[in-house]
Amino acid sequence: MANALRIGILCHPTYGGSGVVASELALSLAETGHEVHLFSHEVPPRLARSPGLVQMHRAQGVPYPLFHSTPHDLAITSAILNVHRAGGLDILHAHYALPHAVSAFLARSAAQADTGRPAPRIVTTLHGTDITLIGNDPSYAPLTQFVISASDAVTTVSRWLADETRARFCPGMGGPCGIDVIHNFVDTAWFSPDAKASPSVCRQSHGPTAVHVSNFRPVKRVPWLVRAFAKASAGSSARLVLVGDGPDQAASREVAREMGISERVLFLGERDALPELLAPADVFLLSSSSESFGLSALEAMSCGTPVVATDAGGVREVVEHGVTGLLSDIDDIERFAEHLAQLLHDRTRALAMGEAARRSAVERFDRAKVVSAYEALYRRVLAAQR
Ligand code: GMT
Repeated sequence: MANALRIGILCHPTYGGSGVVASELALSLAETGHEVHLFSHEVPPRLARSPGLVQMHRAQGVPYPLFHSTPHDLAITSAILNVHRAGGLDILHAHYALPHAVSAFLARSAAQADTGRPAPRIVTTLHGTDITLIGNDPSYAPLTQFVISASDAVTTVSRWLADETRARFCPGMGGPCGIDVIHNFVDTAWFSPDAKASPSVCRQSHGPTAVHVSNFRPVKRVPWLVRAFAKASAGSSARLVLVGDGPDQAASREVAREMGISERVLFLGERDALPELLAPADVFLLSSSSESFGLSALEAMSCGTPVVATDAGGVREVVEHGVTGLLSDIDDIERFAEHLAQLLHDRTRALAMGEAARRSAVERFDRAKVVSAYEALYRRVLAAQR
């Protein structure tokens, strides 16, 4: 490929969220012909399906008695410098501000001190809690603000997150605070309604099935979701399939027991959000108190599954109320349950919304279009004067 770039991508190796976006982007850029290196402390699950196009650098660092914990972010910086010194890197694309934009900044500073090669430029993509929760905590906020200002370009995954970033971090920055909004994307060929035909636990149901995928962190409010499901499905044989694991799993099981619906709630544990689980479901559920985008909802939509969600943050940029799903106020559990009951029991409406959801995923969030936007951003940053 003429003008191929050498791109380093830094990410958390998560089953969902930023780890998925970074891995899918790395795979797509490599398929286009760019040289792509991915840096993380573990292999992200989505990269596992790569036929080797992306060069993986697993950097964990060495434990040492003096360290309270092993600083894998420093090991990532060293791994980047090794690759840069060997063949050069044009772009470092940090996903999630902390610690990756910091590792990228250190690597760029060290590369500037080296002679012989131009230092890579830094693109930082903000995903959500790196701005709204952890990155905004007083113990990290000054550093989050610094890496935003020190990046050559900053992107957010929704307009809502761009506004939050401007409000929280741009005042007092003492310089420009340019942010490009590049929405997340989905591989619509893989996340397809065709997956309905594959064997799956969501197909073996005698009643309608609702599915939820998350890391069970408090912000996802899975116990609240189980309570809403109990209200919506009282007296029916509907099932709730919960995919993922995290701090609130035990509390969610407890609510299911308390509400007397344990036999209709299935905890599948941690795994990739497979189209085989999303496509046969009647409805996808998202009950977060804050959500910058809601990638798992988009993956469900691409499979032709409508979404019932709380109207949190950037979710409305993904799910159109009354067309591709139903949204309710964050604390309105009655309304959420009502929406869920409507889609669980009105098959015709759920199917029509599922078809609209699929169309929206294909038209608005197609992989090729979004990957080109990132590519154009890299070239813009490289063309700009330092
Ligand atoms: O914070 C999380 O729950 C995980 C986080 C991540 O970065 O791994 O997810 C965020 O990024 C996703 C991908 O861009 C978005 O789809 C999620 O909405 C966002 N999560 C939150 O804002 C809570």
